[in-house]
Amino acid sequence: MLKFVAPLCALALTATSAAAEWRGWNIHVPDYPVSLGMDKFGELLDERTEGRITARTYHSGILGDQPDAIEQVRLGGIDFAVFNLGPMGPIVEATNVVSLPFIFKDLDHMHRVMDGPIGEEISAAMEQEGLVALAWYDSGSRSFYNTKHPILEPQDLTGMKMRVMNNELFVGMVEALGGNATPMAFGEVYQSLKTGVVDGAENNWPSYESTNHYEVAGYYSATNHLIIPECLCINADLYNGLSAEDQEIVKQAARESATLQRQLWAERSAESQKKVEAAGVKFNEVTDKAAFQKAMEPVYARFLEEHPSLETLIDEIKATD
Ligand code: BDP
Repeated sequence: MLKFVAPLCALALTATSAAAEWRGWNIHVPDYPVSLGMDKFGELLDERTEGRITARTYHSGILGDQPDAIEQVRLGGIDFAVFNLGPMGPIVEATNVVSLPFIFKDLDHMHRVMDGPIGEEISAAMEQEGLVALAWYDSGSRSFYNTKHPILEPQDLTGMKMRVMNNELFVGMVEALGGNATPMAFGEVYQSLKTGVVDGAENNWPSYESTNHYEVAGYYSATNHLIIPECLCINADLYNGLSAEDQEIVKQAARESATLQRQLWAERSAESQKKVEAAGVKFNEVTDKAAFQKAMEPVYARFLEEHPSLETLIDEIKATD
């Protein structure tokens, strides 16, 4: 009798683990570059593990807002996600360096930094907090948009109520420009712009477009003040519990999904800009970027006071060609 029990138990266990599906959190709508990248990650995993690992992403923020989702992935309530490193700052101190305004010269500079040793150092800090960064996704550069008037110089933000992501650094950034900052969940911004709870916000072209914020805040001013990478992250215990072979499959699938996401990102950015301009958005370039950069000096000074150990990392980013 016992002879039969053991194989039956083994079978039952295999059946249960085969049925387990990793759950992924994503804030964006299903046709967004991040979403398509995450779907690709799931497809590749399924294919390469012959269905032993399946990963399904829940798009459109249905599993909650970003700060909560970061906690959930750390705790293992959600298995994986794509997070912007902006709201990661309150949890993983080192990630704040990429949220400093104008820290990167352009998107390519950000890639060179994140795909090299500095990216690895940031990953190591994240792992200490229970998150393994499998690959870096693109999020372009963020600029201010609002319901009132074009932003040409810092003074144009005086007294404006601006929504920012959840990180004190962004509050300081807006205050240094003379505005009032309100940290708020992404999903609440449309209504807040519409009802005047805030006068503006800041984001890249695809987010401005896909959320329809452009319909209610029709001035977009190219300050390009933030270039923040996003990570495809997985719960550290889940990842560390995999065989070396499966870890390699997961890493490789994540990297390939990031290559796709970066391509799609470039295409979608151009399309989104075209779409909102055709819809009547008033876009302006900002010629005097130096004035905005100068206004950030107290933000950097305060940051260094609060995070003295990050000075070297900042210098290394600046010194990366
Ligand atoms: C988008 C990011 C997303 C953020 C959102 C925001 O991709 O992760 O939640 O901005 O502003 O660009 O909250």
